[in-house]
Amino acid sequence: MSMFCYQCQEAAKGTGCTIQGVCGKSDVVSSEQDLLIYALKGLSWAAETAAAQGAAVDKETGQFIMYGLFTTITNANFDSEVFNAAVTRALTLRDEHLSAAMKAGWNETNIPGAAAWKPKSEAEYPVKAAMVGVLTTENEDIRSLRELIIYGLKGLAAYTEHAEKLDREDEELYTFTRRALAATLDDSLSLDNLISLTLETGEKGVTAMALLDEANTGTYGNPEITEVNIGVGDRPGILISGHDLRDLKELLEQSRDSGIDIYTHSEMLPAHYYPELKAYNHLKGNYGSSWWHQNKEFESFNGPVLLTTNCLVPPKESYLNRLYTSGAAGYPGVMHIADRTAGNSKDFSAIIEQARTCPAPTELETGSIVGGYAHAQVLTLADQVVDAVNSGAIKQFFVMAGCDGRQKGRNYYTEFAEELPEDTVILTAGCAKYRYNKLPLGDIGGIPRVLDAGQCNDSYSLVVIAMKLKEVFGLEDINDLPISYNIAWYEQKAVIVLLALLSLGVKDIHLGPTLPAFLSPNVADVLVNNFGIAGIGESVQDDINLFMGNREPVLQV
Ligand code: FSO
Ligand code: SF4
Repeated sequence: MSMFCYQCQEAAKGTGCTIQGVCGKSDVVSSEQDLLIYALKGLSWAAETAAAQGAAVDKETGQFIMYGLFTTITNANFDSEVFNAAVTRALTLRDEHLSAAMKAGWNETNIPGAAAWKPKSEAEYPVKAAMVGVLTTENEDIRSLRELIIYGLKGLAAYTEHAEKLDREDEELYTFTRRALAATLDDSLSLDNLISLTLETGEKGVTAMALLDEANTGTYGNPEITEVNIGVGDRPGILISGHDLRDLKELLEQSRDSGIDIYTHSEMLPAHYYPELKAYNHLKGNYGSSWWHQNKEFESFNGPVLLTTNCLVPPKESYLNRLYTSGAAGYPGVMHIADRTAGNSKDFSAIIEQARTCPAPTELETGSIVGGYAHAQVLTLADQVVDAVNSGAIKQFFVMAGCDGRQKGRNYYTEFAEELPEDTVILTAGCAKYRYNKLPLGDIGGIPRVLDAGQCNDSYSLVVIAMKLKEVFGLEDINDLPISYNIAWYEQKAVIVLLALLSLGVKDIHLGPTLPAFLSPNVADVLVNNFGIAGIGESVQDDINLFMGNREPVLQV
């Protein structure tokens, strides 16, 4: 076995990728990511040690840990240079914290390997990497919980990093992340300790999503109901994908009046809902579908494509010379836009120049889709929603947030949406929506049957809406609402969304299309017994009957 990774839903054979990642990650990059996680644990342990001695831990350490975790998320970065540089940086920061701890009087000799490892050069990295992978934790339940925590932290790190880009930081999230990472080195922790830490990770996930929500809405305004064009115009375009709204804002600003249009792809679709972003006339529309269609859609787009975060699929030659990455995303041979320096924007001029020389996008479809149902917008419609529930016009809501993916089994979600009774409404967020957001599902008294709140992090909006409905209906428990959760997951941001929902007390979440490979049978049992987590069933109709049968049909205020 040359690698082992089981962090995403597409893990080979439902157990783990061992030769090469289904995502395209090589065994080399996989072990470089293992080594970076190991180095980040050592750095976290050193920073914790320094803090325990009263030494200050700077914000830069927290920011760097978040960046490092983010680069290891599925489909974010495939570039060895990035990982080797990040390991070196982690070791430097680690040693600075250990020196600070020593100056403050710390003189322990019992140091975990991740904090003690001192390579003489980068040449030693591959040897070490082979010794520090996921499987080095032998007990499968401890391993399962450690990885569940780490994958949750990766998702949390992505959201925290986005918020930081918009100048919103919560140092408590940095402190927690380093404590949790350091705890994964601690062999004295019991299963119960790790289960508590898992739930705490979920709580911090709520904090991170709230922080990002405030960052996005505070910077670009509250999302509002918006019709988004899915056709194309006749000018050349730039396609922007991923989740980084600030990159889009700066690109829009720099490409204003340049004779080109900007199109969104996949998780960038919700950018159209923000007043400050939709105000740009050349934000033309959304092109294509979810991340895994990119090999075809980037080709037919004809112009430059900017990937600001995951999900990046190994590119085809046909568009390699017009593909760009930014932030934590990266791929060897793909042009990377340099990070912004203090007080300055990123420089997107090369992409804009290239776009001018390209043909307009090839049309894939025509028409429009509607979204923008984040919490502030939905709460302005609260009376209408409550009336519809009281009258029985809306019998049930289905939270179908999360991710899309390649597996055939994901047709389940399209069929599920199609077969849901007409008195039900889907609440969605994340790229999972592409399985049903172009279906003619109609509306209920003017309320569309698919309400898109935004990106995967905007699952937070769905929680805010649920909390508000609970209050309006005077319920004690969020689980008494006529809301069912049928969530599709793929990568680690979905893990933090799931842990966040659990920490808020949401029960009976169905998770699919398969349960995570990293859940050992005992850890899966804990989730089933305490939270009612379940997979999806064999038949869509049986699942719908199960969900619909579980609920009281009508609530009254
Ligand atoms: Fe999708 Fe990819 Fe947003 Fe993820 S594009 S899968 S959960 O990165 O982050 O929903
Ligand atoms: Fe396999 Fe997913 Fe890991 Fe990629 S991220 S190597 S597909 S488990």
